[in-house]
Amino acid sequence: IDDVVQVLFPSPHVPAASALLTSKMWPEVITSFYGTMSDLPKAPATAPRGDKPGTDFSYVGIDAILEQMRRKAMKQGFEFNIMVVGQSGLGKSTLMNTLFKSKVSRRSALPVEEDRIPKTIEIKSISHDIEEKGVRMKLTVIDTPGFGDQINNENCWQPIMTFINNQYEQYLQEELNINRKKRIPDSRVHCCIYFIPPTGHCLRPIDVEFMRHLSKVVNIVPVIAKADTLTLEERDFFKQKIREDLRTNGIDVYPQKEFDEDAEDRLINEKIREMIPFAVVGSDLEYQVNGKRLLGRKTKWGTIEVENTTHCEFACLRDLLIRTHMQNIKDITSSIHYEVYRVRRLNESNAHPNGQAEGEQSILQSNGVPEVLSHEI
Ligand SMILES: Nc1nc2c(ncn2[C@@H]2O[C@H](COP(=O)(O)OP(=O)(O)OP(=O)(O)O)[C@@H](O)[C@H]2O)c(=O)[nH]1
Ligand SMILES: [Mg+2]
Repeated sequence: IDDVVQVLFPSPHVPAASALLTSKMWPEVITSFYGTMSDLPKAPATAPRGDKPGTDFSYVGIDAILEQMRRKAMKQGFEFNIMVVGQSGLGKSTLMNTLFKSKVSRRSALPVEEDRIPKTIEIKSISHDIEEKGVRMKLTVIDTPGFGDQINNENCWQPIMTFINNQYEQYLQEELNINRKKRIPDSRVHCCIYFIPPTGHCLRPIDVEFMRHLSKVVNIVPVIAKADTLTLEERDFFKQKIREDLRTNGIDVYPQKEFDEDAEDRLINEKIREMIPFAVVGSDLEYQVNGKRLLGRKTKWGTIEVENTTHCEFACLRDLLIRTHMQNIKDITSSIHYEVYRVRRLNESNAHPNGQAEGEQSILQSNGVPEVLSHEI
């Protein structure tokens, strides 16, 4: 590292420049430096503000790392996994089709013949490769069957929790593998959209139960389903009531206050927190409105335009997920939710180093990597 410091930051700038780098940044800087040396923009031959040309070393080119990161990200592409959960018939499958058919991906919309969405009967993932301005993204939607339809709905959140934990487990196993893949496929659920029925009253015990348990393992974004069935006053009242219910039940939905990074972040997220839950309307059918073809729901009294923010908040939800907060949602998944899972699993394995553990623990032991586990902790 010392050698690299000397190359990157010729004296006398070494202390100042290296002080800027946290230990977290080192691998990034070093690999980028060696990996793309020929791509680096050359330091100006004449010093930008220097007095003697050729002798001013004040430009080290740190800003070029942004370009290197951009190029790397463009090559790798992005993965984003969204899950939808809620009672049967609330429009989960429809909303996901809306997302794919909306501006996110007009080109890769589902085939037209699939016009009637059947009842979902099993957890199913659908992936779409989307490309915009050279940036590739694999958007995966995990559709789940309506839940809470039984007479006894106790622990009905459990299969969803198991699915989410299974994805963490897969990722953990890949990380622990001796021959690790260069890039681990990420099937972790980055965000779970929870559909609240448009009752106009308050959260039901089953909603509270689900979100209370699941908000500890995944980013939850609650939405009011089929918001076209509520009047504007009902919608405002219901939204306020839900926020109150979430507060009194200690449910922390996305964006969680405690993970705001700075004052600017807090300001932006505070606005979102005031809007939550988004009142959404879904549709995968297009209609002619004022000469334009728009996704909407046609009724006797007019057409609800799904992507029009004066009609509903679908576009706000889409922008939050895709345009403004995708990276943050992924970061929280990886550094908070997955981390909690990882630490718990590794502690469990350490508590049973001789493989006495049953069930889940034995998976780790059967991988034959107990040394790695104890080393990690
Ligand atoms: N009024 C209204 N109806 C909707 C909306 N979204 C979907 N629907 C209708 O509600 C019905 C059920 O929609 P689905 O998308 O199949 O519901 P789901 O939540 O996936 O249902 P399961 O798969 O059984 O869990 C369909 O007839 C949709 O056309 C909406 O925003 N407003
Ligand atoms: Mg469905």
